[in-house]
Amino acid sequence: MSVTDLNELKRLTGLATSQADTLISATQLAVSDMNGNLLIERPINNSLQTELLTSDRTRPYLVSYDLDTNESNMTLTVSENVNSSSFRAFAFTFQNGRSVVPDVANSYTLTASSTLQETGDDTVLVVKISTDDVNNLKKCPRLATSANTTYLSCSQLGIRDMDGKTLIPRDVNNGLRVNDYIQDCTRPRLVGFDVDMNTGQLTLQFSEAVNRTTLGLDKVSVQESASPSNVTHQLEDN
Ligand SMILES: [Ca+2]
Ligand SMILES: [Ca+2]
Repeated sequence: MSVTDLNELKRLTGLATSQADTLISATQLAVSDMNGNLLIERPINNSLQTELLTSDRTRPYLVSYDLDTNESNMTLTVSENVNSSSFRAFAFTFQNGRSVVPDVANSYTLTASSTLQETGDDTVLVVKISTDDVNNLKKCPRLATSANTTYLSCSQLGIRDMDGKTLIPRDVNNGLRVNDYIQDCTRPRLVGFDVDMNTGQLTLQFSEAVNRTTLGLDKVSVQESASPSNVTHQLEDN
């Protein structure tokens, strides 16, 4: 059987799990003898039960993955069809090298807020990385900034195959390098702000984590209304 056929048999959970649910049928065109006589067909209502079913004992493993920091998603490719409802984002840790001593500067573990974008049982899983996880990842200046700083480790809790077998883990000494890395090219947006006229505190809110050291308050003005002719005050640099 092809890998595609094997995966489809695994995906169909009520099929080929035991001798009782594994039967075969065939049309007369399936094969012929050495003299060209066609097979006697075996219709569905006279299908043949297997004599031996060796059940799936293979654990799934992570084959490759892509990270898109612009669209905030990660695409995982696993070795066989897996049960999408068993996915656990918190089992996956980004790290900035194949082997690291994990700390807040060089690794980040996803949280349960990141979820699967599509929920079919498949060998390819698209993970929507949550806004919190994306921003926390971006706050690590040496992590997941390019393909060279993007490696992934995982625990066995990450996903299970259709038979419930757990993922083969990859520990922090054996991180998997990203296959395709897509850089964030979306400009941040100013989405809100608060002013405290007692303390002088100005709080700016952006659409994503921004680099604090690049802030230039002298490029910011406070104004009376949206009309350019009204009273306005340009701030001093901080
Ligand atoms: Ca398996
Ligand atoms: Ca951005």
